[in-house]
Amino acid sequence: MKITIAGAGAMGMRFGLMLHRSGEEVTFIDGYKANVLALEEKGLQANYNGEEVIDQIKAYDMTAIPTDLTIDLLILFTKSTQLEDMLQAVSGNISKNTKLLCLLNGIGHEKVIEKYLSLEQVFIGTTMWTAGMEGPGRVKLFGKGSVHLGAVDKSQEAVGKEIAAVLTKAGLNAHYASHIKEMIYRKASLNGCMNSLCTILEANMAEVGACPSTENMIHSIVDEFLAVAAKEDVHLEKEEILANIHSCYDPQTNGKHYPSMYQDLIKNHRLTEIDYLNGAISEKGKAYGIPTPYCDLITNLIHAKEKLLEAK
Ligand code: NAD
Ligand code: AOT
Repeated sequence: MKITIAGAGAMGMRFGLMLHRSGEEVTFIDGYKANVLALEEKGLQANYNGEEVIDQIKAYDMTAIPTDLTIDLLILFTKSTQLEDMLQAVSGNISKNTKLLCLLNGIGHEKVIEKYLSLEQVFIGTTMWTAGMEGPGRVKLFGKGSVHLGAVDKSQEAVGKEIAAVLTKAGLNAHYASHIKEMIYRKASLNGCMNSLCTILEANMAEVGACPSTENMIHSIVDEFLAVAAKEDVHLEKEEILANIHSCYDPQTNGKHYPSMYQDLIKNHRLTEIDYLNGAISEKGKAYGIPTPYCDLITNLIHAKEKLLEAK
């Protein structure tokens, strides 16, 4: 299958490496010039579960995509803030046969995607895999994960299951999920707690979990996510959401992971995805008349930290 990964950062490189190793034809498209250059010149360098590996995978700058690049499956792994520019860049290579898979964290990406292709072609979901970019063309991969994806148009379930099978063959442990809105809110509430608290506290997930005073904040943040979700007829069990969050604390699995928001702001002084996580809940809360004081405060704190660190 001709798979293009749009956004060759931490997660794009994880999925690209694993799919390439399972025999798929993988191409990267990226907007970070030094990254494209490193991928071209040195290959994709990874510390992959403790082993140093290098794979040669074709990479193009998003301003120089060959017009004849055929895309069977387009996997999006930009940051939420970069999604629209990437879709615009790749739109000339999207045909009626292209399927698109969006696994970005955050809420509301389908509203951007539907401007570029028919929703029959769109599959959306979440992933519990993690990754850390260590520099251009270089990524650190450890831990285990999964993918849950579903068809936006329910008539496309069989195609969605085929995509899940391709990912599973690559070891990505993918499952077809019919309730994708539930999956998206479930993951967003995890990120709304872990990404923002790890960034504010400058700690990894295990360290945040080890602070007893974070527990009541996590309860309150989850309450706000679930109240907003319920207004959209998405009903989630608080205990299950909390158990999913608590499962992140284990240092033997993903506990030592610094969430992508930490990697953006603290490590690299880049702007964050806060407006697609806690910020989205604040905005929806205002529209629905639901108070969201924790998400409001967290969003303001992250924006203040972006300003102080001169994030770009
Ligand atoms: P990333 O920041 O590593 O990469 C996204 C894009 O930013 C890529 O195009 C990359 O080349 C570019 N980029 C990275 N560093 C840059 C720099 N210093 N200057 C300029 N451009 C740079 O993003 P990611 O962590 O792979 O996340 C992609 C999506 O997946 C996000 O929605 C994220 O929330 C989600 N996600 C991430 C993880 C994770 O563990 N990293 C896990 C699950 C979901
Ligand atoms: C994560 N991390 O989603 C993944 O870094 O943005 C991120 C992210 C799976 C489980 C816990 C955290």
